[in-house]
Amino acid sequence: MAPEWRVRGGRVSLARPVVVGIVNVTPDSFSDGGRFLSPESAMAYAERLVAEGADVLDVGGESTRPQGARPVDAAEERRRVLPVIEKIRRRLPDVPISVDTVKAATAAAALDAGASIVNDVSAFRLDPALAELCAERGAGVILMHSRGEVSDMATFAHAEYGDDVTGAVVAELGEAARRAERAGVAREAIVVDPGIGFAKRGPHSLAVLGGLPRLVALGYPVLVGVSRKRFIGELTNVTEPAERVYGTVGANVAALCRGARLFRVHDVRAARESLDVAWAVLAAARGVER
Ligand code: HH2
Repeated sequence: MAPEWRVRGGRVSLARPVVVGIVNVTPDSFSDGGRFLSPESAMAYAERLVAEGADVLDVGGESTRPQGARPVDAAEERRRVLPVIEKIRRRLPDVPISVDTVKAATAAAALDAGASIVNDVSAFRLDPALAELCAERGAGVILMHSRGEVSDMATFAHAEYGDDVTGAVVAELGEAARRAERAGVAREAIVVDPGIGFAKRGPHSLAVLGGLPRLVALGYPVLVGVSRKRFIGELTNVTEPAERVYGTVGANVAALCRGARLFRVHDVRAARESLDVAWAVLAAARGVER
């Protein structure tokens, strides 16, 4: 049987690359802040992402941008994400929704509103109550590696790793996953994410992507979020984040070859088409090598 990811009320097939489309309902996200502030515009955008091939929609109301992310309180975060989640749930009932939050209060309300996955960029570090909440509700979880607080996790304030960044990330994420399981989260509900650009300089992000097989070896499906990020700008000299589509495609395809199975992206069509073609080539290669 093809591998699956267990989420609240269902399953996400991992038989082909999973594309997670980003719906940021924030005024300040680094590449698309302020574009989808009304629930109506966010909904129209979500429909477009699904038409372009998104398997999951990730709705976020708090930016972690590198330049001065401003933490928002749970009430404001809920005010931003809940109407969007409710609308998506009604209009696209079959599309799993993930909520990008570090707060149990926001996650609980989002799960009530129809989300089935919690995407925590702190891997349950910042609000330990999230682990039990996800366990109780049977939510799928994305545990992302980061260090520090929301305001500085995408800076270099905590980017000290010695000579084996991948080893440190795998150890810290492995511990986070074990903590989640001890709190009652099912092993099949957990996806891990190395946190590209979070407490990582460009060379750290590259090392971790190249070293993905060591993260895959933990035994959880791996998600990467490379979309439009700084390290791509550094490699391509493309300064405008929204124009980093080609670099993003390259990073995603390389990550697929290194074992990633889920891809969090802004540009869904580019990811869907490139990953499906790369996946078909890899499947043919497996046939040839047999
Ligand atoms: N990256 C961002 C936000 N959430 N979640 C996961 N699991 N993995 C990531 O790499 C990841 C994430 C940052 O990107 P974005 O949402 O576009 O920007 P911002 O934090 O400025 O809203």
